[in-house]
Amino acid sequence: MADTILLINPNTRREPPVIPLGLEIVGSALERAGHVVEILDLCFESDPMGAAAETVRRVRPLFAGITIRNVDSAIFDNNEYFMPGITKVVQAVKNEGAATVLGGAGFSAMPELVLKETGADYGVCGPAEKAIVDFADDMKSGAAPDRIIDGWRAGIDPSFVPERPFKIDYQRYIANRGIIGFNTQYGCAGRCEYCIEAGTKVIHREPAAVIREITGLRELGFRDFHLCDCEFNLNLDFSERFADELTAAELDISWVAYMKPAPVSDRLFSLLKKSGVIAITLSVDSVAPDSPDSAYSFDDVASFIRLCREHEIKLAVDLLTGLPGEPLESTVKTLDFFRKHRPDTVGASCHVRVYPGTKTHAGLIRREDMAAFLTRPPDDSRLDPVFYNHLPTERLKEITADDPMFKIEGFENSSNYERLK
Ligand code: B12
Ligand code: SF4
Repeated sequence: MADTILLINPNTRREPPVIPLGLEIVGSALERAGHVVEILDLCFESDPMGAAAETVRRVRPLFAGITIRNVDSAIFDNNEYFMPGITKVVQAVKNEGAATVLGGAGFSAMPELVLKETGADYGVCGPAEKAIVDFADDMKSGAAPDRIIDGWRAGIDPSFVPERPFKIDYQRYIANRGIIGFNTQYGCAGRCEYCIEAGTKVIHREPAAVIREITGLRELGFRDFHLCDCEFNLNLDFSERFADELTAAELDISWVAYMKPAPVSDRLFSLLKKSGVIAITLSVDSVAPDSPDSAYSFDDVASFIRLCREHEIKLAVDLLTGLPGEPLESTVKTLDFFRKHRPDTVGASCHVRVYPGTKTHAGLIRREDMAAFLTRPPDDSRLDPVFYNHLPTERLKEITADDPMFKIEGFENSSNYERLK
């Protein structure tokens, strides 16, 4: 089995558990290119390190690919930092003599830091269905691959339809509150200063390929899906085209999506409803609507809420407030706006996760006047989470206590797709 490639999912967070879609795509692309692939899913494993070491001893892989989806849970209250557990898995694999390559959203956000922290050998940033095949060819031929490979540059095959399920036990995820994901695109051209996805290249898949993938899953009896694009409506033409083709396919599915306030259209919402969308999570921050160069205004958010209501689609707002330098009046104004316009639920956070590489991080580093609002000094050489906060959670609780529509994030371990059921 010398040429088997081992792919490992070290994500043991189960609230809810998430099917490792990225790993399935990478594995499916490798098999399509003629490699033999084995997946080790550690999600429900009680001894992740032991299972990883034992599997490497048995398989003796050409290399082990490890997906890093989450660095931490990204929410301040009850934050979970996943890197120590993931590092132990990487080290267990390396101790058995296998070369390691990382990938995934968490890795791609801070590749140098994650390689340093875990001690892994290589990593692929961004989409990897093409880059991983080149990497495997290099490893097989004995050529030395780059330490960090740019998957955005390698790109994707827009017509590629990954095999799904790809060696993952979906029933176990579904039985434990999980849901099956699918994606139509990669990247986000948005400019939200705190977000690790801001300014990444947008690459669309062909709608027909995505629909073939969903059709295959539907034929196996799966009906409920979660969109795995960071925001569905990055480009209105593409979103309408996808929703139109999905509607025409008449798959009788239901799905939930992440969206941003603009661009939208009545046609898009009508198609979303017809294609089976039952709920949307809308990302909003309380500074953007009043900023002159922002991508959206309060009117855009109000229209979005109205369109959801008219098309009978449930709406959860993820609200980030208390951004650096934001006055309390801005938070109060935003909360009053939602009190008036009434989406189904508003999950509010007043702690800003400060990621190295973002504009927020660059703006806070070495600002002594901000030190009191940071959980530790921001530092380009540390991966453990740092949060900015000037609005105490207790104060946010007080000013939202009058209205059960508001929830303060971090105290309930459930996702919006579960809350809106
Ligand atoms: C959809 C989504 C969800 C859905 C998932 C639904 C589902 N069943 O799939 C839900 C709502 C459940 C969810 C929950 C959470 N999420 Co979420 N989620 C996403 C989102 C938008 C898409 C993830 C996805 O599947 N993408 C599509 C796949 C195809 O892309 P991919 O995984 O990146 O894989 C590609 C590459 O990365 C690469 N790759 C992946 N693995 C590997 C491995 C190797 C070896 C290689 C070489 C390459 C490679 O190749 C793949 C194919 O091209 C991402 C943001 C994003 N755009 O990625 C956030 C994101 C991953 N989530 C995030 C977070 C924080 C969470 C939660 C922790 C939130 C919380 N506090 O509960 C939980 C964690 C749940 C868990 N058990 O892990 C953060 C992680 C940030 C961080 N701090 O690390 C992200 C990045 C959002 C953000 N911008 O902050 N999430
Ligand atoms: S918050 Fe949403 S819209 Fe803004 S950059 Fe991130 S993914 Fe894009």
